[in-house]
Amino acid sequence: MANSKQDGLFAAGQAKSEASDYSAKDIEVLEGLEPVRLRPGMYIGGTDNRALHHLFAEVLDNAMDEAVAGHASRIEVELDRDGYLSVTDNGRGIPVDPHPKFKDKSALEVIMTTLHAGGKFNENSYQTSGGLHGVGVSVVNALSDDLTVEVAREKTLYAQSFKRGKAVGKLQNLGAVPNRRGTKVRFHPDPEIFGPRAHFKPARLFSMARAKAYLQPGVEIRWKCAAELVAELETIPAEAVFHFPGGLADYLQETLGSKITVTPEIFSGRSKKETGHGRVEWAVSWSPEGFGEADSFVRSYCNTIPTLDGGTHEQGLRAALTKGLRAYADVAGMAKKAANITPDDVMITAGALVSLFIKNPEFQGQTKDRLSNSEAARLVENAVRDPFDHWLAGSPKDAGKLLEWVIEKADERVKRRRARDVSRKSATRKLRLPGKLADCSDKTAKNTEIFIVEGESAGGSAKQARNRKTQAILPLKGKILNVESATREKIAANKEITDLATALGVGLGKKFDLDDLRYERVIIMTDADVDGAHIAALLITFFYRFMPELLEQGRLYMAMPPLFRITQGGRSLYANDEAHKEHLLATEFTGRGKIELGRFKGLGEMMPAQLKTTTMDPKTRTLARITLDLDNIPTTESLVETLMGKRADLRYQYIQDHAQYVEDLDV
Ligand code: 2B7
Repeated sequence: MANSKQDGLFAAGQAKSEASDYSAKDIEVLEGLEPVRLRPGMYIGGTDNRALHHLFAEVLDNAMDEAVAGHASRIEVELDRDGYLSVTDNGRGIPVDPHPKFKDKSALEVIMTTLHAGGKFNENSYQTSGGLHGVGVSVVNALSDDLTVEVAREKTLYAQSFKRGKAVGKLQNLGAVPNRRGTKVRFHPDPEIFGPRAHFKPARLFSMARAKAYLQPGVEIRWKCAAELVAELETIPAEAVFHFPGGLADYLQETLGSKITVTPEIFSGRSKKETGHGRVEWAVSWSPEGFGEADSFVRSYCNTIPTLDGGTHEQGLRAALTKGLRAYADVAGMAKKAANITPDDVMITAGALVSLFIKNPEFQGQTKDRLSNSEAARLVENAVRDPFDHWLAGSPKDAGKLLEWVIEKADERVKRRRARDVSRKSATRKLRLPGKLADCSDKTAKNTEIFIVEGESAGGSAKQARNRKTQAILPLKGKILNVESATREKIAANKEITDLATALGVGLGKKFDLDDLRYERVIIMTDADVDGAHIAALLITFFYRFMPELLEQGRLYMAMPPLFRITQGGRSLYANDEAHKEHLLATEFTGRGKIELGRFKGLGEMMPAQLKTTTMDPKTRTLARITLDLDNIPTTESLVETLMGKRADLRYQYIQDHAQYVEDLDV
């Protein structure tokens, strides 16, 4: 035993020294591309079609970076019939000199075969990082079964090929190319990763390439696609050139098409710097027609990457436009009306594009689609504000129209808010429970019940007899309105009925939703006499008319309070009716002692303890469930109408017809 323990210690010590001795090798292992092939989803968000096209975005972004940095002016995209996609730029070409750290490898090979390599090769990099963006061309390499890079640099052409992320052979020198510079990446997505049927969709590549061209007015993107791949696609040509010197203004103009706009001119511009850090470009117009489903169309980009969740650059644009309009209102003598316009009022009908280029962009949010660099807000606001002031001042008529338009949006917002406040207030009023309700302490409906009790005094006894946790008591004053013969207005104005609906947590009419019911069961508890029966009938009519679901689901009950109490010696029993009383007297009270017979005139006469055991305690009580005969709705309907409706003649006839069946008339 001692021996093995010693072995263990020895082994641990050895492992430790190994770790420090071989750290360089370990890092190389960590930086290899095997993890990408093992878990592609972690790098490109899946292996579906979207992820497949992300490979193209990645390569195109690298070429765009070279253009954004001012080193490339032309990018070519070509899809071959065999599914190979190539992207070519006329930039500086990926460096090919030996890498200082991995002596036997070129910089190009390290970039292509190492995760997160690159930053040190490109000091002015606009390469984005984090999320799905900027995962690096090495990820594309890892997920391609075949990839070749060509670099034309210093008048020499170099090439190297890779399979599934691993170099096949060394970097080749292919000789002199006096008129060519730049990088070409040609690759084929690995069917082992994306499936045997995965393929690039020409239409998708086409629109991705085209969208990029708007963001970099100085670049020309040439599109080529094997003719047979686009033969069936009407809108996708085999060859095209995307070049939009007007940049975002062109993009917005195309989006607006023939829409009516508030001002005839688009407000667009770009910061003075043509390239480099902090470059901003924007285009804004306002349309009352909306943009498809939405009222507004706002797109933002950082380093040509779409920022779908906006971020600080978008904030900067909103701030500049809002402050500019407020300042213009001051000058135009409309300060008072414009005092409460907000960025939302300005943007709610806007078509707006903003594109920012910065070093080291940071992206936040679940999908890393929101720019978070704080300096971006300032950069954009500063870039846009002056030109906006000039634009407004330059055309006072249009500026006035725009200002009126935005003020109108602000007024509409204030009105909407007021309307909402009113309805919220009435909602809280509705939720303010009637004062006479003794609510239960459980806050969810589960296992709770409300007793609707006839009369204040019975209510008092019931409150003492209840289980506070699960049983609520709502005392009603006398007879409630007969809903069957009253108008909607009268019903809505009736306090007993509205209190009842409020206590139950449901609205009347259209707003009724059984899911809002605050209790699991509703129990009608009235005296066991004709008045009690009448009140019960009125209540049941109310539930039948306004909350039939309550009956359909069997959640409405009648409590069965006893009519008699029979006492002999110390023993008391309760009888629900005359027959029950006789039965008990005959079977239970046979002894010699004096029998006391009490008749309850009302619930209020009962001691709380009696009420509890006889009527309310779930362990000892009996309830009658009131149900709807779903197979016999017409009969139910006509019966309710006859017995509870306005027409006394129908009721009279019914009594005439049924009097023969009455056995026990309690008068
Ligand atoms: C972050 C890595 C990937 N890179 C360079 C230089 C130029 C360059 C590239 C590229 C896609 C398809 C054709 C920098 C940047 C590597 O370091 S990547 N051009 N084009 C590209 O990928 N196009 C570079 C500094 C000096 N000389 C060259």
